[in-house]
Amino acid sequence: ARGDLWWKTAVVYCLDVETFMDWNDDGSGDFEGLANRLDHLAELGITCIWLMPFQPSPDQDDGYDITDYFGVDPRLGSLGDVVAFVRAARDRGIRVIMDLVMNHTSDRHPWFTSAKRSRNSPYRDFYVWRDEIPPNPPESVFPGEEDGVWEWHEGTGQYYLHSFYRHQPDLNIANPDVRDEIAKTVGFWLQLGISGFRVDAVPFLIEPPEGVDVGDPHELMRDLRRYLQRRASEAILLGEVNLPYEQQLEYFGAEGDPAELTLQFDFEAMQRFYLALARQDATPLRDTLARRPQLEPEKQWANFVRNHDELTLDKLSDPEREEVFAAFAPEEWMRVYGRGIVRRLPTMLEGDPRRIRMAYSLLFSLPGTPVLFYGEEIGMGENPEQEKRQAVRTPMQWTGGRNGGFSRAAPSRLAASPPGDGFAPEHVNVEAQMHDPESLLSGMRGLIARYRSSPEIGWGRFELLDVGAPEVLAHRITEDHLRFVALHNFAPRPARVTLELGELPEEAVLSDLFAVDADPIDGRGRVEVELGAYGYRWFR
Ligand code: ISL
Repeated sequence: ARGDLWWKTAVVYCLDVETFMDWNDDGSGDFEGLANRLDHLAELGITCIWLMPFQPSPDQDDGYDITDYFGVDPRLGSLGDVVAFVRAARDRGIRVIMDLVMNHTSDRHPWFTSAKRSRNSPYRDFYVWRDEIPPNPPESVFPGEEDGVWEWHEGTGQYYLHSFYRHQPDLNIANPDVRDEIAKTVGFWLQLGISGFRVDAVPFLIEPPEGVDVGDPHELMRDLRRYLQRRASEAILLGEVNLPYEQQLEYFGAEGDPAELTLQFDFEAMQRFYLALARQDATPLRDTLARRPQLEPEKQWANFVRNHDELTLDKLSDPEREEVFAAFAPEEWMRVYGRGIVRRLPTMLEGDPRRIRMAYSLLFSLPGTPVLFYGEEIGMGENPEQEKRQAVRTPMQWTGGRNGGFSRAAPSRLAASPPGDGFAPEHVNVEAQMHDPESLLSGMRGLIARYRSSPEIGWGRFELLDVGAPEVLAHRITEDHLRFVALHNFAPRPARVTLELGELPEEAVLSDLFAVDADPIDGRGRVEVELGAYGYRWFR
């Protein structure tokens, strides 16, 4: 039934409890604070919250280094607070999903502490140990790990695998005991009302480097999905699979068999979208969408323009990446080890405020499920004084007051953009935008409301239209008798295009979903449309 596939038309909102709202004034956000800000999220119109890791953690990778899969970081609250929050969210029609970080644990997890003690530890095989570094070792994902992904452990005289930081040892998923722990973790949180998981670092999880054999790696994903289907058929697996489309398809499972991930982020379209913006030409994105695999109804792409990580431009060629850098990361601090950028929205806003509206209009009109990162709804910036990876993870800016209304105490770890920065709380905050009909927040609410009343965007069949202007992306989504058409102008100058809608029933009308007026279409289904600079239009 369609109702079970709630995620086909969802609006997902990612946040970190630690940086969202501090209720007990200890400088760290908490579940109580979050629960007290649910009205903001309900008014914005989101339907699903994705919680970044909130379990106990030494926080050496912002919680993506867990020491107890069944616990809650005491600074953020208790298990009781989590359950109360999940229920409060449900009362407002909002589901909650959470990060599932199973590629690795923290090196302070009791399993690893035990595994390190001796080769005979019952937890030794929870991790991946080798006497010698296997051939062709990959590079570590993170900087400062120039020694690669194999770390020598003096005490027991073997190397262990860490795809990320050395304090994040990879779990050995070939070990049935590890798989049991993953199933237990998933079962535990489902029981507490969680509606699914954002599966972290999937390719690392199931495609280990040369010399590490895990049998049929996709079996893990299939087991996980089967387990989910038995216990909570509506629950989802939203995978972080940063690979080319052809390889991503494997992670959805075989055709006709929705056996692995439910949704996957579309990294490819996201990167090409920035290139298109940089070029003021929709072609790079249009070409990508033309080859993006169309999925069966039980599967879905998740679209985004920003997330909690720096924007990695690994799908672009070197010169293409330079074009994006020039447009969105003009200063050195905005660039991350030559591969990506930390600054996105601010440069989008600074460039031309109309451009960002167009970007979000596109996000909500593309087939797939839109995913927002907290703060996007107000155009929050980044803190150039933070370490790069942290720059985008600053506290939510609720008011123009001290600490942006996030806490009455000084934020414990991450501070907002400093005063004087154009994106500091005094300039960019929820309170100021809430009642301003011209604000980004109001615009975002309007977009989300229109998206939510157009379920065909999530369900329909996607086609690109040729309107003869390379700077304009035109697409159509068809479901039964309904046609949804959207136009987006990637250039800072007006564009006049002709839409050829083909033969339509006599009583057909064309509704502009923004101007909310409707015109009869001429007999041949032709419509002339005048788009402003970075203009956009949704028709139905
Ligand atoms: O952001 C990246 C590089 O700059 C990505 O390559 C990212 O590290 C990779 O996609 C995996 O990311 C995920 O797992 C990491 C965590 O730090 C990231 O925040 C998370 O998104 C390790 O758990």
